Amino acid sequence: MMLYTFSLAPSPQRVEIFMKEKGINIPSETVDMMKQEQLSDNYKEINPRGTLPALVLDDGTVISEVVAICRYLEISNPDTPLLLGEDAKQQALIGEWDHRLESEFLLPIADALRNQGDGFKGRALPGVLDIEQIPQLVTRSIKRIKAFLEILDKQLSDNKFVAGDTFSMADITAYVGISFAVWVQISVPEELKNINRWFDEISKRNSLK
Ligand SMILES: N[C@@H](CCC(=O)N[C@@H](CS)C(=O)NCC(=O)O)C(=O)O
Repeated sequence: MMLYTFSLAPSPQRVEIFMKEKGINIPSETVDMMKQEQLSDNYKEINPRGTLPALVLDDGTVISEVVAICRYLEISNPDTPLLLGEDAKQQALIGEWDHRLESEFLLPIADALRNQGDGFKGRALPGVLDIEQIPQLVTRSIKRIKAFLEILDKQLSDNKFVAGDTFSMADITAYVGISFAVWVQISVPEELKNINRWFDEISKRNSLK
């Protein structure tokens, strides 16, 4: 197996933290996004989408979505801590929160970042597509990010972790998202006490140091 990754980018970070929490080691290769290596012919031969992370299995199968990679690792390592849930209800709640975090938090952050400035001109979406920026998306995205932080704070007022009593993939995605939001100058307001309590607590985990 080979994991293609780049530790500074949020999507690869989700997989790397997931693996640390489970104590899984897989050979990995860094694809330097600062040098746009994800768009090189060499890497596109492996993952034609030009995105990271990608996991190549021993039979050559390529898995190129964070959630799918984590599911593969969870099912093939059943003796490590289960981060996608144990019973049906837990799996559903973790799946719900992880999906909401990805679509309502990570994606608006990416939109706010990529639809302004020269750095992402013509590359408003990750990967190989040439997509022009839509500057109006920035204001909408910033609103969505701030609104989601309120939702997350409310969820954490009744729950120790994002999806309930146990640490899960949803906590990993939320943690990565909060660190990613700083790239668009958004940090968690002091008054969102539940997020701040949870963030301080989980920051002590070895996987997040
Ligand atoms: N839906 C994909 C998204 C992966 C993604 O967007 N990765 C970013 C890094 S965080 C990327 O590959 N960007 C490539 C680029 O900017 O060209 C997943 O969840 O795995």
